[in-house]
Amino acid sequence: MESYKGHVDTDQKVQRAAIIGAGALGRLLAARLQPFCAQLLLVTRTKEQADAISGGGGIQLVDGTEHILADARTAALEGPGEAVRLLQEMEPEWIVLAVKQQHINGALAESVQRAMGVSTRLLLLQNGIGHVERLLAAGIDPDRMYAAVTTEGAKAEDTRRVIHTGRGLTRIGPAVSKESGGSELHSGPLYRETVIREAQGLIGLLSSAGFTIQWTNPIAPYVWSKLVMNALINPLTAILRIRNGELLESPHALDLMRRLFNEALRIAGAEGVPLSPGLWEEVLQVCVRTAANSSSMLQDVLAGRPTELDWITGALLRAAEKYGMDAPSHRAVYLLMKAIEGE
Ligand code: KPL
Repeated sequence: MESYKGHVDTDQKVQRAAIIGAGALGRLLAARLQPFCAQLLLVTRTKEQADAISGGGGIQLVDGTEHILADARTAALEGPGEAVRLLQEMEPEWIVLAVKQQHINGALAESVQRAMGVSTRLLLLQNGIGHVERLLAAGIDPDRMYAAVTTEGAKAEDTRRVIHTGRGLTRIGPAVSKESGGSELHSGPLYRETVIREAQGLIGLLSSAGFTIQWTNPIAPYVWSKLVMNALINPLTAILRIRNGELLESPHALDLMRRLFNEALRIAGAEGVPLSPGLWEEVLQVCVRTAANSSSMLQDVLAGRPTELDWITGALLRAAEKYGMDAPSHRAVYLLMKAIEGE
């Protein structure tokens, strides 16, 4: 595992960055990065939110005892292609894609592809798996995509306000790892040095803005660990309508979580991503640490929004199918969630 924790040459910081997605994480990043970039564009889904932020006095960030009001230049994805045009003019060095998985449809992937200049790179902040394939299908160069797995906590309140609920660690690495099966060109030291050098400007920017970044290559074990955590906690809390900590109070819920865990471990193994059995303890720790929180999936269900189910449980089931494996507990959870979403 490669690690990279700092001593970044500050001259190498990214100057032009764009963030697509103005949910909790997108707003947190925009408010924190804005003072360190010559140009920053925050792309929202709706024109209403773009106007609320740029016309209404900026992003309100509550971070511990700090209350920050950050101006942000905005553009909306809805409407006649204004956001893509602005991005094309700006030629950002980095675009951070901070929308939820379920919003990465063909149209969005194509807009991102058109918005990328010759040297633009893309950082993907999504949970789950499957979005990289969508972006590849839109013609985005795999070598220009980087994935992040973050434990930063943020909570959105109305269209402008965001609370930084917990500091965490953000791991960044190539989204499409060439470590296995690639040619020497794509797996040797020269390749590794190139990808780190290309990401250094972004790591410099995020570090200056106060985030803890760790270069991680390959990143797949972390993407899969997060996927497994989400596949154990999120649908069960959404089906049972309970907070994360309450999962630990029911031996029956714990029994089902353990079955989901064992199935997920076998699927990850078949995919060539061996996960540590110690991950079970980590999942329980996350339930303890976030005991009072409602999972993102429970929040989506309660608000009547589409959930990330198809990118979490659905993605595991698709992987299982690829290897002719059965995952009966995940299938049952999937069907129950679909029945709830269809309500
Ligand atoms: O990531 C989560 C989520 O809610 O999406 C955890 C912390 C795993 C569960 O709350």
